[in-house]
Amino acid sequence: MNYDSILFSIDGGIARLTLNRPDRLNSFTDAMHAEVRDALARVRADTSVRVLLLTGAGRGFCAGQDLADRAVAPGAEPVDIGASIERNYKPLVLALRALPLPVVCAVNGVAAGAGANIALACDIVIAAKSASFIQAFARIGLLPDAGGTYFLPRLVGSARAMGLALLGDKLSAEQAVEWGLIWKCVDDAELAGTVDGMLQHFAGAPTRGLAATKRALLLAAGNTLEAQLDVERDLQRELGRGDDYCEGVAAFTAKRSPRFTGK
Ligand code: T3D
Repeated sequence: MNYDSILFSIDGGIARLTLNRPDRLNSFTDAMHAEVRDALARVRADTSVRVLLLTGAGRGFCAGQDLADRAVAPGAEPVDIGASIERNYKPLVLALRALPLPVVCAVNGVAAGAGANIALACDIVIAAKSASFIQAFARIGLLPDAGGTYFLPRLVGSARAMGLALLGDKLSAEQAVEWGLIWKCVDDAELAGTVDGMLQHFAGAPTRGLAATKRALLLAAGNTLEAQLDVERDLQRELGRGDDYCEGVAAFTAKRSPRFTGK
C-alpha cells in the first residue's frame, strides 16, 4: 500500500509511524485510518521490530477525527459515526494495546479529541512542553471515544476525568505529567533526542519480557489479585524458558552488559 497520510519506516528494530497531515493537525480521515492499519499490521508481522514510535508531523500531534468529513448539509442523513468507530477507532486502539512490544508516543503538539485518547492508548507517552491534551468532544456534543472514558478515570481518577471530559479544557503537558496522565514532558528542543534515546533502549531490550509485562499490566485492569497472580505465574514460566532470561542471568553473573535478542 502507498502511504499519503502517514510516514512509516522500519530500521534497526525500530518502527516509526508519523501522522502526516500537518495542515489539518494530522486529523484522521478514513484513508489515514486505512494506512495506519496497514502499517500496524506490518509492525505486527515483522519479528525484527522491537519498539514502535507514534508521533505527528508539524505543530500538532493529532486533532482527532477530520471534521471536514463530518459536515452535513441541512436535511441530509448524518454520518453514522458509530460505524466509523467500529471500523476505525476501536481496531486502532485495540491494535496498539495488543502489540507485543512497547509503543512510545511522542506528543509533539496539541492532541485533541480521539487524538488525545490514541496517545493514551500507547504504553509510554512523552510530550513536548508546548503540547497539550484536549477532550474536545465536549465542545461538539460528543463523548470521549477512542478509549477516553476507559483511560481517563484509570489514569487520573474520577474527579479529574469528569472535569477533563465535561469541560473539554486544554491540559498542558506539564499538568498532564503532574496528574499522571502521561510519563514525562521535556523541552520542545529535547523531544526528538529524548525519544530517540528511549527507542534505542527498547531496540536492545528483552522484548518478550516487555511484551509479557505489558500484557500482564493491561490484564490487571479486569482481574482479581488471585487471577492476576496466575497471569504472572504463567507468563513468567514462559519467560523463564527464553533466551533473554538466560542472557540476563549470564550477564549478571559475569558482571557484563546483557546482549538481548528479543527472543
Ligand atoms: O466522527 C467519527 O468518526 C467519530 C469519532 C470522533 C473522534 C473525534 O476525534 S471527535 C473530535 C474532533 N476533534 C476536534 O473537535 C478538535 C478540533 N480542532 C480544534 O479544536 C483545534 O484545531 C485545536 C484545539 C486542536 C487546535 O487549535 P489551534 O488554534 O492551534 O489550530 P486551528 O487553527 O484550530 O487548526 C489549524 C488548522 O487545522 C485549521 O485549518 P485552517 O483554518 O488553517 O485551514 C483547522 O480547521 C484544522 N483542523 C484542526 N482540527 C481539525 C482540523 N480540520 C479538520 N478536522 C479537525 N479535527
